[in-house]
Amino acid sequence: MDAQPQTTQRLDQEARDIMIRNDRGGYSVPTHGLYPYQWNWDSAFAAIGYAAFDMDRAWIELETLMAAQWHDGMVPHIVFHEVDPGYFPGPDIWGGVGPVPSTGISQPPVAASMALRLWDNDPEMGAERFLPMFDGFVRWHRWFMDWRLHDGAVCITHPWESGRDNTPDWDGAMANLIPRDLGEYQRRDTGHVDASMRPHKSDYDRYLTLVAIGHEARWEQGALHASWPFRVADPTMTFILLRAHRDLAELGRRLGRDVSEIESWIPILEAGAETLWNPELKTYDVRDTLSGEWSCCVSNASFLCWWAGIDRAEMLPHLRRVNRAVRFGVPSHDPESPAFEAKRYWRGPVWAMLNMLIAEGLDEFGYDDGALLRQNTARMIEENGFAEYFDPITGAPAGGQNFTWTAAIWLDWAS
Ligand code: 9WN
Repeated sequence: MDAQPQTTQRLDQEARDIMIRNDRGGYSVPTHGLYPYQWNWDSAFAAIGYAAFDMDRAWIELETLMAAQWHDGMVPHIVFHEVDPGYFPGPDIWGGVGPVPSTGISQPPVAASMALRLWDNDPEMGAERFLPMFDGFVRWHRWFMDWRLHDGAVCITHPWESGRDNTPDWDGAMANLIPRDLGEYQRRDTGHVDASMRPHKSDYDRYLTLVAIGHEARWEQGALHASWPFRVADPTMTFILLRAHRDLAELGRRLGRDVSEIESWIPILEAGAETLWNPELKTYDVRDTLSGEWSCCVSNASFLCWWAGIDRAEMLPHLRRVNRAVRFGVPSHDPESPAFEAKRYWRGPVWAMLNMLIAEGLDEFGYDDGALLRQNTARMIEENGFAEYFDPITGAPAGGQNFTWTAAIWLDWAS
């Protein structure tokens, strides 16, 4: 059932206020305190939130992100505009080599898809603002094609690259990664939110080990490629990049540009996506490219297939099953799995922005489940506010509060 108009109006206002408060002038932070920098896919979602009330500001968000692009084409996962000791690890630990201090890895490239949405909102402004960014986007997408493919599926080289940091999907690959002795270090995240909602120290030891290896090699992909100790083929990246290629090609056509190279990438990723089909579990799954092992997990990223333009008969029953087991879908990990934890970050909680991508994919294939998911997400936000993520069983808000992407998703899609 739709919310009362007054409730919607009140939440619209609250969402706009959150976005304005998280605006640092040219870029937004995901939330005050916990995440004081510009994050890549957060900014892409922020842009569609701004579009609800300020189109110029929406484009600025993407422009600032793209201004941090490295000479090799990579667009970093965090841009450290102003050093803030409240977040660890910061720019000194990462040693990024881009034009603006940044991390050395990327994040799910949802930005081209969100740019297409901005264009549709205001085609005249879209043509004007996207044209100068088009080549940068092509170089970024090409960077994934050059450095992140395994049999056509897109890999991550760090759990932070997928945006799904501590999902059980890479428990096996993480266990195989031997952490360095890093000495004492002080995490900041657990000073902002309860440790029970965050990754463990054993995860952080490995996250930081990977950062140290990359930093030492100055993030030179050619040097790192052969010896990198964590390389996992990931549905988040594969499905999001596949969709982003389709959307970037559409943007290029609208600009009258040659899109044949972008179009040539689409069948490669379509074939790659099928290499993520786990025939035993009958789901899209993660595969560790170093050990060859499946993770045997049904995650919310498995359900991004429709967003990528892929429908597989077995996926809808999985979606309905995991959603039946909780009050608010889509849980980030299968509630029937022993690894499920309702409040621990990517090991169970619901994330509104992934719900939007899943639901829109379902809509495009004509499944009513998309509309149901939108209503369910709206109710979750109405009852529990604009949290970073939510306990799928109770809806309890978790992680950071007053979160940019939850506010943006409300404004653009859920309300
Ligand atoms: C590391 C900002 C980011 C999101 C990620 C989410 C979380 C960071 C962290 O916060 O990751 O990148 O420190 O936990 O997992 O998806 O982009 O909101």
